[in-house]
Amino acid sequence: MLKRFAAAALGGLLLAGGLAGCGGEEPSGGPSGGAPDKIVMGFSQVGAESGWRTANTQSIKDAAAEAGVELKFEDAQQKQENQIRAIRGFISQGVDIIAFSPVVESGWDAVLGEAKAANIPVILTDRAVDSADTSLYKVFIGSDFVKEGEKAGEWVNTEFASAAAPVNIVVLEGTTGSAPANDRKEGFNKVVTDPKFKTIASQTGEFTRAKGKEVMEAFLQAHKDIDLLYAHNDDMGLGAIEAIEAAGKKPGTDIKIVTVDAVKDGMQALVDGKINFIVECSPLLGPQLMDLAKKVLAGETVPQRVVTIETTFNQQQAKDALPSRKY
Ligand code: GYE
Repeated sequence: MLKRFAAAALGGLLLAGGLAGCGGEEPSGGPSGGAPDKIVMGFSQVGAESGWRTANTQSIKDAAAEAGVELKFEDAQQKQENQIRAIRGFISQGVDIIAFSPVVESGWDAVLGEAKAANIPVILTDRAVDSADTSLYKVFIGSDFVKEGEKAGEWVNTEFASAAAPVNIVVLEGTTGSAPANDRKEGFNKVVTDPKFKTIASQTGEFTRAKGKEVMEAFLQAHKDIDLLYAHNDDMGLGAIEAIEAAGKKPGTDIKIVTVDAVKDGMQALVDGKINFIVECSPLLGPQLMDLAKKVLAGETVPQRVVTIETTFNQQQAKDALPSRKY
């Protein structure tokens, strides 16, 4: 890691002195090239907003320990400025590789350009950035959020196939500007097109239980006739369930609920009939991340996009899966 720092600093000096080319794009390594003996990874996490995130953090920490990767872990508390600060910190510490889950999609070009100039490769995990310059990162590993939204929408189409108009929908959106909020909305709207569906309210619940509850309370006060809640994650759905019950209604019956993630608490609510359908989004990205980091640092070619394989759950499927659920 010290070697890496020296190389990065020297690379910077050489670049500044107009001698670029000597440093090149090669990852740091032992004298004979290849991956460094002990990889130091800087990881900037979004926060601890949901059950999904907790499981994701655990997966990354466990996988780093397992792979012998030294992890410098920073929690950004859902703030982009904190992530930018953490990434700059990783650059000045001269880590071997940076991985992060971008809280929002836009605004990363400058700091990723700094990592590139320092010759530190970057891996995006879980969430994408909207940079046009794809050379700013090596690989993006995570779910297809548009597909997740489509799966939620397909279930809605089937569930309400014979329902009379209007079918009133409320939506609890994820963090504003985040890839999963943008894409889950896009995917859902792409397939839920029958004019009988009316989205009567749609607002962010910031992917948290507390905010999901609060926003659902406001929805329930403003609208007497909600047929369906689409929550961009389980936690907001679970918060909304509390609000629905407090309003004297039966979640899953009076108001149908579809969510995304399939964390244990969500799956339990599905088994209990309070949620009707869940689209899976796996947080267990750690092992793949460590594997890709090693490959990148060894100079191997990696695909620019690695998509997580996921499924969906109805009540019976949740009953079957819950006992062996890892998150
Ligand atoms: O669905 C949500 C979390 O980015 C896929 O972030 C992740 C999302 C996940 O807060 O629960």
